[in-house]
Amino acid sequence: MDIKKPDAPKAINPSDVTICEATAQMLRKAQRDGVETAFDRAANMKACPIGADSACCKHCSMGPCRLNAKDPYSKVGVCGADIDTIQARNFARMVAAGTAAHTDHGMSILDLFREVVSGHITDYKIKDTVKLENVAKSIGIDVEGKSVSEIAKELYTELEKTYTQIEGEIPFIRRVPPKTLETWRKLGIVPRGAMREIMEMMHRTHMGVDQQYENITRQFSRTALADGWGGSMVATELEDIMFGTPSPVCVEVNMGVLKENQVNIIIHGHEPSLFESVFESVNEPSLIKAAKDAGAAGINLVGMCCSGAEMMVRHGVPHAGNFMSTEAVLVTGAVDAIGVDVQCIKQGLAKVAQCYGTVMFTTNPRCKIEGAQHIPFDDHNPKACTDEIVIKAITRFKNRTRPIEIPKIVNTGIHGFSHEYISYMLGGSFRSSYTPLNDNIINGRIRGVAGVVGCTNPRVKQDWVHVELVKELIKNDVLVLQTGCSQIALAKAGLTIPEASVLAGPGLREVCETVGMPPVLGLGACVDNSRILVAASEMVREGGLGDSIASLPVAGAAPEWMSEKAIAIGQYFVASGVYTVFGVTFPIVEKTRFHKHLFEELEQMGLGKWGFTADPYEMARMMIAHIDKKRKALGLDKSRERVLVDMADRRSMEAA
Ligand code: NFS
Ligand code: SF4
Repeated sequence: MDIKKPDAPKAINPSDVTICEATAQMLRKAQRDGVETAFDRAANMKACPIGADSACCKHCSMGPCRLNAKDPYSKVGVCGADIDTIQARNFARMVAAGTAAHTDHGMSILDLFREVVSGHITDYKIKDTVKLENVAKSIGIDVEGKSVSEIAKELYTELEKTYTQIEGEIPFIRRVPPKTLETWRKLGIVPRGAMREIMEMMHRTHMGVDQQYENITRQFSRTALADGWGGSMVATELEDIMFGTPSPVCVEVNMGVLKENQVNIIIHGHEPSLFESVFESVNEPSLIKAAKDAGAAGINLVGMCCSGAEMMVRHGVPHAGNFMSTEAVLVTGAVDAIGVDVQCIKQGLAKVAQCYGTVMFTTNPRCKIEGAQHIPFDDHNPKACTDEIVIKAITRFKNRTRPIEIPKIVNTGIHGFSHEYISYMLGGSFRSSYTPLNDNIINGRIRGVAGVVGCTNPRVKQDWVHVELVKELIKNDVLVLQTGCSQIALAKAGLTIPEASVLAGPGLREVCETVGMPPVLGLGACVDNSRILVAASEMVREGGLGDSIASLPVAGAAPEWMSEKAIAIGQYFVASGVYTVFGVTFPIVEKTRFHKHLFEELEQMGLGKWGFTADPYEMARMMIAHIDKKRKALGLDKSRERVLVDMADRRSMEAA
């Protein structure tokens, strides 16, 4: 009998899968050590082609049903569901899951805020009272003559509606430009409360309910808006109020931030409440002493992924890397403890941690992982958990046995551009406003603004698509705003420092040099994409660039996305009026009606639209073409030609 031997696992070449040299160095070490990472698993796990096209449904046990992506209308599911229904339902559930993740994060922060306001929690406090007042005012709360505590209580009551409201419009809708809001009202997509929208979305995608892709699209747009203008925005604003609104700081990024002679602790996840408390714990004199008694020079706290990005911009905590580097960083052997909370935590981390003797802790009741120790984190007594993490890290430091190899790469970057700071930076403290940004767009020095955000993904070369896309955009005078793992890719590539403006086109370069800012502005974590929405609203309010977000010369991209959260973010940008281009792969079959709906028809309805290409240069071209189309509609195509002529004139004068 012919017995087929299983194929030997495919080996990866580290320099083919990432442009992050530190990650590549650690992947080589992992190969020597016989340790497997997501890069290896991706090479050996062929993506299911039917799933990748979203041409299957398993919403009931008459199926699962698989349709033919090559000939999408040749077949329907057992219940009769066609390709458009099946794809729309799958897409809708991705939006619902992503929205649930951001809104549940926001809800934890809201819970914390309530307990702080009512005095039940004293370990955290209201730090930024100016922001508290501004946020309250932005949703119509009268702050005149009221104490901080009174305003905070009223703000809590209002913001709770973001989640629980059954009828009406969520509070931050008051920040939406009137014309954009008018479109949403006409389409019936203004979110009521996030819980209601997510619930209705899950109901409508159940077997045998909503089977018209346009109607499903309306509900997932509404659900996504409950994320961007709801859950995510609540998270960002309350985190700023309690932990401080970011302003630019110089930070160190990359694996070289680990220190061989110190106790290294990594916090990875999304809710800064855990990280803020670890920050307190590592500064505790008794714990510093314990570390020194154990022979360490000190305690070195380092972030990864999104809560890392938040701590970086609020406290200058160094950042070791983005999503695809979380396993690789443990391969250094230098990490004494890694504490995680929720989202983007690979289960594979537990095994890598075990291989190198790193202690891994889960802390949130929502996220336990086999092989990791669970120390429950409670906002009411946060130090009980975080002191324990530090103590366990010190013990591991004392008992280090394995050789350590830390890539000697450290990059610096300036990050922490909140939408408040952008207005201050461009307008100055006395006339803080978006006027200079709008003026520079109108006069053509800045061609437009792009948001480049999102994950890294082992299906593409880590960081490469982000970096090439952003370089291409700034070269063409497009100012780039960034969040999440994407900004870490650019920081490692050295593009988040003012000196990087030499890579920008002449107009953008002039603005950057005048203001002293980098051409690439890091705004924070993925929930902080809400800052981009607020900035866009401010640009509309400022005037001169049309009357809705859809009329602005802006575009968005998630070039290496992987999570359902990214789809929710993409959809809320699209529904807000932004052309949004995704890379890697897109979970919809081309040439279907649903595809046409998302990629063309939504724009005709006054919203934004989706775009897709895996190629960074093509992506830049598509985004720039869209920006130019919007400039033309605003009558700004001529001003840019003028400014470029001026620039050439000036240069020839300088040369003379
Ligand atoms: Ni955003 Fe943050 Fe990173 Fe992607 Fe994950 S960490 S919330 S989802 S991988 S950018
Ligand atoms: Fe198949 Fe319809 Fe059931 Fe989906 S809902 S699995 S398409 S029968």
